[in-house]
Amino acid sequence: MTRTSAIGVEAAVATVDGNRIKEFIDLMASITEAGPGVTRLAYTALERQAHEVFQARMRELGLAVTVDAAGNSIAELAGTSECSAAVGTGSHLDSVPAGGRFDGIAGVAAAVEVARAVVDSGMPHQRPWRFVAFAAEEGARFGQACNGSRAASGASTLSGVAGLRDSAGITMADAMAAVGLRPDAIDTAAWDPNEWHGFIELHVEQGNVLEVTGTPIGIVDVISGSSRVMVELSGTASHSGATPMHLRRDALVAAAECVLVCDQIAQNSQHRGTRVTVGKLEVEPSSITTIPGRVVFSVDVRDVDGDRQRATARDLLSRFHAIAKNRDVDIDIKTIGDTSPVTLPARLVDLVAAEAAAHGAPYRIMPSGASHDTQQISKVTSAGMIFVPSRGGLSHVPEEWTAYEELVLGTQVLLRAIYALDQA
Ligand code: HGY
Ligand code: MN
Ligand code: MN
Repeated sequence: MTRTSAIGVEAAVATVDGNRIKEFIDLMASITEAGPGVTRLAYTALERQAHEVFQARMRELGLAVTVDAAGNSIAELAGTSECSAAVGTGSHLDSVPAGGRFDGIAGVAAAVEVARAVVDSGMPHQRPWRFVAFAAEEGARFGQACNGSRAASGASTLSGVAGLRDSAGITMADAMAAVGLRPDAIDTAAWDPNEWHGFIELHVEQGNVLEVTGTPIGIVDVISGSSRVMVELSGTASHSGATPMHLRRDALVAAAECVLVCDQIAQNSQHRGTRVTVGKLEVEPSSITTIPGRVVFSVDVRDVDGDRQRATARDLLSRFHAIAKNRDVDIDIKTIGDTSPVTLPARLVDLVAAEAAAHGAPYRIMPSGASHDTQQISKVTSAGMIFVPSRGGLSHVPEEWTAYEELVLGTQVLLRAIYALDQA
């Protein structure tokens, strides 16, 4: 690699290349289980394979790379001044089952392209620049989200990760150990706030606001929180023909009533803005001629207002208990995750907005309906988020798509914003 002379950030920004971003995203999309879309779940060998690709790219650029006990991969471009507090960017490499190729990966691809632009151009910078691929951001496998960035924020403990299980009963701690990570040393993954000056994540919007308003850049001011529970209803499995209706304890009918209550509550004006989803529901024995005796379903309550989020969750759970009583089934509810909404610092929102404007990119300041690693990192250092549009607002599905020219523009604004943070 021939180094050109040190040139300004403008010239470095001009080298951002959509083909390189596409090549990285396509390569990552090939690291998946068979089936539709991308399936690369938290703390699987496939996720670690994706991290190894990221680590190799960073080493090729001459960056020092470390992997922490929680599986986060962190590459560092050394600083050039006595300003030792780092700036950084990154996102996650794991996916949901049959997910898209951009959720998380777009932010890591942007981080890799920023690293390349800075190294190849010799762009002057003063602070250490860190590029991060977080582990296990999706809550799809273990219920709780953002596990790598939770560890970075110092929120993870061995007992915590040992208490989370996937649908096969494997604990997160065992899954981590099985791919060579150190749940027993997860506390060593915590970042030192004194070593950080700021962090900005690029992510696909996963909604349709940018597309509908024709805005290429979103700047996030609030990230939604989420309260998540698993509900188990236990009735009596019995013959579907010989059991009269008045003698049944049908767990699925009770669950169906609970699902409808979730929709009704989220739709009523008192809970305006709250989103409630039952995404997973398992029926036992799931046989045409047997009354369902046991049903387990998930509930995901999201809101940008923490009080409303938790009031909705409390309201739901009391309604579930009343339904269970009325239908004579037993109920057991386990909390599997509870994260507060996070308001991102206005200083970062303003900094990113100024760089988007300076780059001539129209932008919109907006909340994030999804959770993100930045939510956790904002506990350690000033953090910001840049959104790029999602076609049709779709995400967590194979049809997830963002145009590469939109990713180029987002990456250019990201590079400018990190540089502005570096100089601040
Ligand atoms: O579920 C979420 O909000 C994110 O995709 N982890
Ligand atoms: Mn994501
Ligand atoms: Mn996601």
